[in-house]
Parts: sequence; C-alpha cells; structure tokens
Amino acid sequence: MAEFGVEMEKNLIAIYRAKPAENPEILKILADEMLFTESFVYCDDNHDGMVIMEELISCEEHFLKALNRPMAMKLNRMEIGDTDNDGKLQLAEWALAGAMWDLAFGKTMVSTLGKGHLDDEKLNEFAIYKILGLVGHFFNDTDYSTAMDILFTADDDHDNKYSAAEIGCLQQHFYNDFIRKQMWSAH
Ligand SMILES: [Ca+2]
Ligand SMILES: [Ca+2]
Repeated sequence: MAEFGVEMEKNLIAIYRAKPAENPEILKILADEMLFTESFVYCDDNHDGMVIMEELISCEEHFLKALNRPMAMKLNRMEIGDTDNDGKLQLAEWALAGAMWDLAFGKTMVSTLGKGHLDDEKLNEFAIYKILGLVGHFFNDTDYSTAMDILFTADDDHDNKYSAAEIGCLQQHFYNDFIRKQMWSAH
C-alpha cells in the first residue's frame, strides 16, 4: 500500500491547489448536504459547532485505534480545510476538506485499481467489487447488506460505473456507517 499513500498525497495536493470550491467533482460530492454532518458531530467533541486541531487529532486517533490502523497522511484536514485561517473548521470547511480527501481517494482508486477496468474514466462493476472488498475490509468488514446499500447509493446516476467522485462518496458512506456504530457502542 506504499504506492497508494504516495498517489493519495499527490492527488490531494493537486485538488487542494486548483480552486477546490469551484471543482465540479467536489461540488458533486458536496451535493449530498448530509454526507459530512455525522463525521463533523463525531469530531466536535465539545459541541460548539467548530472542530479545532485537538479535536481533529483526537477523533482521528480514536478512529484509527478502533480500526487498529496506523496514522498515514502528512497533510491534515485543518491545512486543507481552514480557508479563513482561524484555526477552526466550521461545518462548511469540514465538508470541503472531507470532499477533497474523498475525491483524492476516488482518483487514487481509479488510477491504482482501474487498469483494464475503465470505461469513460469510470470503474466498471468488476473493479468496484475489488474496491468494495478493500474499503469494507478497512472498515472492519462492514456487513454485506450495508455494503450493498452503500454501493447502490454511491452510484449516483445508476449506470453501474463509478467515477472518482462516486467512489469518494462510497468511502464517506462507509466512514459514516463506522461512526454510527461507534456512537451507538459509546452510549
Ligand atoms: Ca469543537
Ligand atoms: Ca476556519
């Protein structure tokens, strides 16, 4: 997965540097207004409507610890998301940073796993099942029916092909499902 990390970082930087708020693929991910709400609430530990660096570090640590995964990324969400530079992420900034991350993930999936399975720069069904296995496994084997629901929801135009933006949404839905389980088990 070393190659994945390098590619992911490269894609994220490219997206970050090219007016992300005007990027049509980013806007497509952000069209689902609820997509980033759960992760925001999850990280906003003191419920003041803002995520500060300490909260960001603590929720990412908690997330990776729950999954037993080491910390990977060098570029954090505060760096890419804090557009007004006040050291805090509001929901809109959080969502934009999340969409950048998700799109970078989708692009990385398309380029690393798409060889031989591309159709108009979208992954075909065969490739998406590979990704589903990979992402599902990362999120500690999300159950089959949840995974199928996510697969259906993420294919926004239901053409059985997956663009980078749709794969980004797919991974965010998995993340949200993970958070939901964490929140339930904590209460
Ligand atoms: Ca907060
Ligand atoms: Ca801010």
